[in-house]
Amino acid sequence: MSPQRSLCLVAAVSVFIAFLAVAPVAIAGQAPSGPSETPRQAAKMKWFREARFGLFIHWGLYAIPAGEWKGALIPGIGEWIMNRAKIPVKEYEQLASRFNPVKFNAEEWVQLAVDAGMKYIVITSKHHDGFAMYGSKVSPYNIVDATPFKRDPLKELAAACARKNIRFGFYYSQAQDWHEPNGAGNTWDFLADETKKDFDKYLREKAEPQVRELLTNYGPVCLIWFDTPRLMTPERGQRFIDLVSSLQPNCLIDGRLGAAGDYRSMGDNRIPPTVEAGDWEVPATINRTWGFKKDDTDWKPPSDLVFKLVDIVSKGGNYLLNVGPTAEGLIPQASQDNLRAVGRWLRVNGEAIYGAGPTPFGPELGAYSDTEKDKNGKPVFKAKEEWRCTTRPGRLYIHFFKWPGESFELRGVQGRVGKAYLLADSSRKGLPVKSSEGAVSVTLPASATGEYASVLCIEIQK
Ligand code: JFZ
Repeated sequence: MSPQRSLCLVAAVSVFIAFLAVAPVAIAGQAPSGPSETPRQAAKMKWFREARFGLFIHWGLYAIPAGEWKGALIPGIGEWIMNRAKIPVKEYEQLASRFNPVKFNAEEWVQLAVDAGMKYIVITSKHHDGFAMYGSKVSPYNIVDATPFKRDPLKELAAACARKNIRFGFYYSQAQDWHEPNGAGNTWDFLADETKKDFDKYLREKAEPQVRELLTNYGPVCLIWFDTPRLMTPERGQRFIDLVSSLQPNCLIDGRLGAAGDYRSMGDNRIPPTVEAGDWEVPATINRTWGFKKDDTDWKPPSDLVFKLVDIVSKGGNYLLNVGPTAEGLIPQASQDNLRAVGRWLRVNGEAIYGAGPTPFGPELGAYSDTEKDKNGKPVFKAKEEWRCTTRPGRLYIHFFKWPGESFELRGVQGRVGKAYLLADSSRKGLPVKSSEGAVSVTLPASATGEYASVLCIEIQK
């Protein structure tokens, strides 16, 4: 390290330590797993806590029917078509001979993630349909051996990610495998009483050896995203944990293995109403399906994607946002356009997202209603969407989704308030600030400066 850089580091560390002493509230989010966390676990989670935003890719044979089977539109998410239409294995398998995504270009896909400001990619290596999207020696039912395409797109993506400095991970459906007699989930070709299946035979002969291949042949894998742990027991889950930690000890495990992972996976598209401690991630769709469906054009606009990203980070989590490429190998244009718009916002405002911690406040998120109850009798959460707060040591970032007018007031601020400026203002010109006893008031321009969300940085000093 150059002397200049080490000086910078010393300065940064001392600012951080000084800040710890005066502003415990504002840095509350910086140690997500609390004091009991081992240094080893903290080191393992470091990239994940920095990243905040990742690209999920659901791609498989289901992209060919794209939601339609024998002339009928099949309701539900695209990658479930085999199950929803109860397609026999023998028929579904034939899709493989037609899978030839010649327009697939690993560089372009990874460049999209880069442009969107995403820091990791998680792709379906095998979804519930049982088809491996990589060259597997364990089962011939895979993209290299069973399709005219013959290429291994996951190899190409792993290489492109390494070149472009993006972390690479796999979704792997460890329990449901509708292609295998002993896998979970296929009750239309195989035993309807799943307790009679030899699930351990399937685990030993397919799922475990395939996970071994994925962790052996593709370089460093940042995480494995297991899912829907039907028939999984803690003991079966432990076998996967042992496998992962023996092959790639730095590889994270998501929250859907059926045994404790490294972080929590929230329900699909489920953003928690308030701040959540620990490490977690929201898997989310950019329209309403994961796997490509030709009739789903319900694209979330960039404004909504930016709001969700900020909302999630302000509560302490990561956003894993999905695209569903076509059978030709193309990511739908609307997904690309909306993701790139988020990326443009991040290029201005990224310091308020990457490595940022949650809000030290809370009332801005909304509140539980005193009067309204849901169908389970629980109070309904009434979300507010005017602004959100994310934090870094020594800084509060206020993201405005609705411009507050010429002045903004904030209460409960701990520490001494210093400079305040808008991230969109590259000159970082200080705005007039008044503060006393934790109440801060900032004078703002009459109208918003940025697209989607304008971010105000308030520096907090000793
Ligand atoms: C699962 C899959 O079945 C689906 O196809 C997709 O891959 C998605 C990311 O994950 O679906 C789920 C799993 C868990 C919940 C909801 C949908 N959940 O916990 O709310």
